[in-house]
Amino acid sequence: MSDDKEHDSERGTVVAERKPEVKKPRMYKVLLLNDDYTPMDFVVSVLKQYFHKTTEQATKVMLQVHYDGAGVAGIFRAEIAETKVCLVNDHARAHDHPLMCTMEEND
Ligand code: TYC
Repeated sequence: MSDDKEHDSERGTVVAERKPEVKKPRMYKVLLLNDDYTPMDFVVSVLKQYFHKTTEQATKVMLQVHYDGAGVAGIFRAEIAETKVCLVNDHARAHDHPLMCTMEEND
């Protein structure tokens, strides 16, 4: 049977109400944290390279991080968010910058 409300045709009774079968995946915010040493243009380049922002969008997010302490680079499913966090932190370390990227559930 495939309807939402299953119907038992033999006995003519309504049997059960189905739960929705497709659950929304948990989503995660990928955050950049401020520090005193990472150059602004490096942060802008990270936002362009890993989060596909335009220069204008990347500059806005970078300045939000700079002035507020943290900012959202993007919102993704868990595996994608984890991958971005690792790639960004590895990239920052490879260039000797202390830039920190983290994630938190977007609830
Ligand atoms: N605060 C840094 C500076 O003045 C710039 C910066 C922005 C660093 C965003 C990290 O996630 C960051 N050079």
